[in-house]
Parts: sequence; C-alpha cells; structure tokens
Amino acid sequence: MSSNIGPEAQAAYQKYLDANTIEEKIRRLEEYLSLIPKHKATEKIVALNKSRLAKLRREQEAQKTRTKSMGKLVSPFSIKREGLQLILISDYYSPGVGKTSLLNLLTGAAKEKIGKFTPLPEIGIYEYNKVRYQIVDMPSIMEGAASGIGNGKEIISQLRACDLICFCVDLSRNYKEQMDLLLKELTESHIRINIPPPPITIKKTGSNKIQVFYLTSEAKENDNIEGLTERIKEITSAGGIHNGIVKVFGKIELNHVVDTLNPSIAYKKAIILGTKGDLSLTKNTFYDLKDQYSEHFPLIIGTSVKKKEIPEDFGKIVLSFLKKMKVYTMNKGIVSSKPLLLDGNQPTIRDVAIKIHRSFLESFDHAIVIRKDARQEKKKVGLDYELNENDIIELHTK
Ligand SMILES: Nc1nc2c(ncn2[C@@H]2O[C@H](COP(=O)(O)OP(=O)(O)O)[C@@H](O)[C@H]2O)c(=O)[nH]1
Ligand SMILES: [Mg+2]
Repeated sequence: MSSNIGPEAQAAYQKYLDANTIEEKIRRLEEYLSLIPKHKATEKIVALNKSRLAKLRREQEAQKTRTKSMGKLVSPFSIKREGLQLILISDYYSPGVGKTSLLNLLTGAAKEKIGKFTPLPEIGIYEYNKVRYQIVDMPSIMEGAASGIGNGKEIISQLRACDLICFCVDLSRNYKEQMDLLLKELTESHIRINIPPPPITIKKTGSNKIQVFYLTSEAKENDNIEGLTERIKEITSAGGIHNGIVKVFGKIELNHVVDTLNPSIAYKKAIILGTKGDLSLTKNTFYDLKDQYSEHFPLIIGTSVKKKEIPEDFGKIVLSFLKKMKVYTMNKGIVSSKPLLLDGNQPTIRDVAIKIHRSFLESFDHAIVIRKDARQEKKKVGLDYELNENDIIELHTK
C-alpha cells in the first residue's frame, strides 16, 4: 500500500478485502476511493481501483440480468432501427416541451398524441435527399431516470444505441433547469456527450498475457513508455482481462484505460433543439442558451412548430454534424436508389468496400467512380481514392 494514502483509507481498503458480497465490495471500494486524496502521486492507485470497481459493477449487472431474463417479454421500448436513428428527449413537465409536435412536423406521425402524455416511444420516418432518418419521440426523462424512475433504464438503453440524441428544450421555460436535469441523468448513466471515445481499444484473447501496442507517433510520444505500459497492464488486469491486446492510437491518460474497460460507457453525439420559438421572449432565451452551451453542443437549433419553423435542410445539417457522407453504389450500370452513408471526413473506396462486405476488400480489382461535376466524369480508381459527396461507385472484383 502506498504511503500517499492515509490510515482512514487504508482501513477502508481492508474492509473491502474482507467483504463477502459483490454489493458490499462495491460499497467498500467506493468508500476507499472517496478517501484517497486525488493528485499525481495517487493517480495510478485511483485508476487501478476504479477499474476494479468497474469489473465488480459488471459482475453485478450480469447477476441482475440473469435473474431478470427469466420469463421476460419483449419491451415496447426496444425499437427496430431504420436508417439513421435520432432520439428526441426532454425533461418531464406539463405542458410538454414539444417533442411530439416536432415528430409530427418532420414525419407526419402521431398527430393525435400532441398535447397528451405519451408513456411509450412514438416513431416516424423523415426523409431528406433520399436519406432516411428514424425520429423517435421518447417519453420524458424524469428525475432519477438513471436509477430507473419512469422507465429510465429502458429509455437510456435506447439512447446508447442511437445515432444522435436531440435535447429538446422549451425556450419559454428556464432552459438551464431542463439542461441540468438531462445532463445529470445521462452522465449518471455513463453517457458521454460530444466527446470522442479515447484512442485506445482493448480486446480479450485466449492467452499470451496482456500486450500493449502504440500505433501512432502521437501514442509513442511519452517520456516513460515502459512505465505507461506497466500501468496499462495492471489496470487491464484489475479490470478482469488477463490476456488481451491493447492498442493505443493517441495520447492517453490512465483514466482512458479504465473507461475503455467499462462497457457501460457510451460516447454519443447530441444536439439541442430549442422549441416554441414563436412565444414571447424566446429569442433572448435562445441566444442565452447558445451562449452557455455552444462549447459542449456545437449544434443548437431554434424551432417553432406553430410557425412550422425548422431548417428546411435539417437532414443535411444532421448528416454533416454526424460527419457522414452520402454516396451511391452502382451495379451493372444501374445506380442504387438508396444512398450509402460513409463515416469520417475523408472516406475512400476502401470504406465503401468494407461497408458493403469485407470480402470485397480481398477480391477487389478496381472501381469506377462517376463524379457529375468533375472534368473527367468517369474514372478508374484504386482503394485509396478519396470520395466526394454524391459520387457513384461501381466495385469490380478479380
Ligand atoms: N406556441 C407553441 N406551442 C407549441 C409548439 N410546439 C408544441 N407546442 C404546444 O406544447 C404542448 C406540448 O406539445 P407536445 O408536442 O405534446 O410536447 P411533448 O410532451 O414534449 O411531446 C402542446 O399544447 C403543443 O401544442 C410551438 O412551436 N409553439
Ligand atoms: Mg409527447
């Protein structure tokens, strides 16, 4: 035990070692962690024990689902995905924030549910430039949702899987109260908003202990890479993985290792939709909202369903916020009617091949790209060819 840790914390640690049940172990370990002073010298021990804690929580969750899954029905909250999934959320208040109204404006669905309490998700399809967006109007999020109040668990588990969370905020009410509640419940549910996942992956293997690879020059930039490797190994092993491959793609902190080991953490993109922008004084509220949250939320949009105001190219705005690019595939000269969405800033033919089927990558010979506004409209290209929006691509295999 490190000398940086006081006697009170040491006693708590002993109680953790003596604990008999998972619940008690979790409680004791939390207590211990709260008693460790947080600074550079204790950083490693904190990360190590957070990792232990995450492992215990996983065991506890697994135990719970085992008990629950006996005789369980399909939940009305589990939604069959179609296209890009956008979920509208808001706090619970009467009258409502305007989620169902927005759903109806975008998709035409659920008109009869406007102004009514909706205990289950309502769903509609919004289409823009041939891209389909599934809009899900979730029941309001109540205080305590993170611990299950008001179907909180079901709602949050859907949020984990969606493409975009839309925080709906009533501009005629106190916006901070609404944002605080939503951020609190999501944070407590380990949903991280608008931050990239840490540049590290950890995969379990059958044997060979834990191996750590630094795959970029940024990842290798470290004065004490041996020390870092040792710490990563310790934390990974404390998190329950004794054989595995750790890949590091950038600059990391020990906390990143802990987070990566915790499967309950989800990294989600989110925007804010201000609602009821037609009501008096909402213009100022909207500017204040933007002022206060634009650092955390790069996209904040004002709307009014009453005046039918929402950006005409809402779909395009969402697509570019999600950094997705739309291209079309072609087969035997026939262009598919449905676009293909590619991730990232500069996708290439390789991304198209992978997206369609990995086997295309192995048997790839060349691709034909048709670009409408290019001087040479039709081009024969290789895997690294960089694509533009609306390119038409035909893959040819060997
Ligand atoms: N003035 C105004 N009222 C709105 C607007 N959008 C919704 N409402 C009203 O707000 C109330 C709640 O709307 P609803 O869509 O059911 O909210 P939800 O509970 O979040 O689904 C209804 O009476 C709507 O007519 C808007 O843009 N402007
Ligand atoms: Mg509603």
